[in-house]
Amino acid sequence: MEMKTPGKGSAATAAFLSLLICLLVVVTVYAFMSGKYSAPPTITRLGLEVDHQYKLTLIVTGIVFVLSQLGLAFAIFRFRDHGQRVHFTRGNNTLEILWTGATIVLFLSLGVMARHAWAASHFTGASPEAVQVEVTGNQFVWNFRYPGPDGRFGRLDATMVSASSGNPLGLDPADKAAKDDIVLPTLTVPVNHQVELLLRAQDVIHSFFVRELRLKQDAVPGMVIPMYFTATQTGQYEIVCTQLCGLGHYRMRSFMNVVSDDDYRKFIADQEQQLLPAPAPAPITPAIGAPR
Ligand SMILES: [Cu+2]
Repeated sequence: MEMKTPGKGSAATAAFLSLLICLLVVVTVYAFMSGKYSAPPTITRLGLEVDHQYKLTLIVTGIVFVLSQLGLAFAIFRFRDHGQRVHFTRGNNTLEILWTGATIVLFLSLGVMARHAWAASHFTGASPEAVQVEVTGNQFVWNFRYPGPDGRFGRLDATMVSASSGNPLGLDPADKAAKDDIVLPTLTVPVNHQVELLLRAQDVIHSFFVRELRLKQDAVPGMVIPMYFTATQTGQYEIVCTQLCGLGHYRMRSFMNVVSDDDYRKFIADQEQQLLPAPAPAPITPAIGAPR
């Protein structure tokens, strides 16, 4: 006759663990369903597509999550140790193939469905009429450069980079195209007009992210990475760096102002006005003690 080991098989521990798992499931589902922690509404058409895809993925993975966690809670309670003989199993190949196959099909389908949203922003270039702004990240600020009245970005020279003397990007004063470039700490773009950002980094990898655009792109030293969008709503939106880029990473933020066409023209005109007359090159002050 099979002997039961006395003292084993208290249902309390298993019941407690099962309940804890059920509670975690409820809290997680509530956190997602309540919408309390979701991103603010998007301001691009592509953003709507991204949101749709995100929601779909969340529902599919959510159902799998709830079922698997409830299954786990059930198994913990149902198959708890109460002194019975253990039963050896080599697993079930049919089941293994079935759920691995189902997972592959599920994730491939989600990937194929998301293809359009991804391709729309990555496989085609920006329109030639897009407003171009160069974005440069460095520890721990963003700088935005507009090409100025000539429509051309001037030459940059890394040896001339000097934030303290007002040349954070290292604009080369010898280049005519650089003289009218406008460098600002915030980004201003026109509404309903395609904007192409050219991302650069001066020191380490940074990442440009605006939640409302649903776009995130790394800025990598030595590369110019383009990304584009069309904002459909005016307002001010936060730009953050989403790449842990150093000790001051948390304060690497700026703002994007989306303004009407008129306001944009005025903004550019104001900036160009400030460029005139062309600022004289800063005199070089000899260091103290240096021979004159
Ligand atoms: Cu950064």
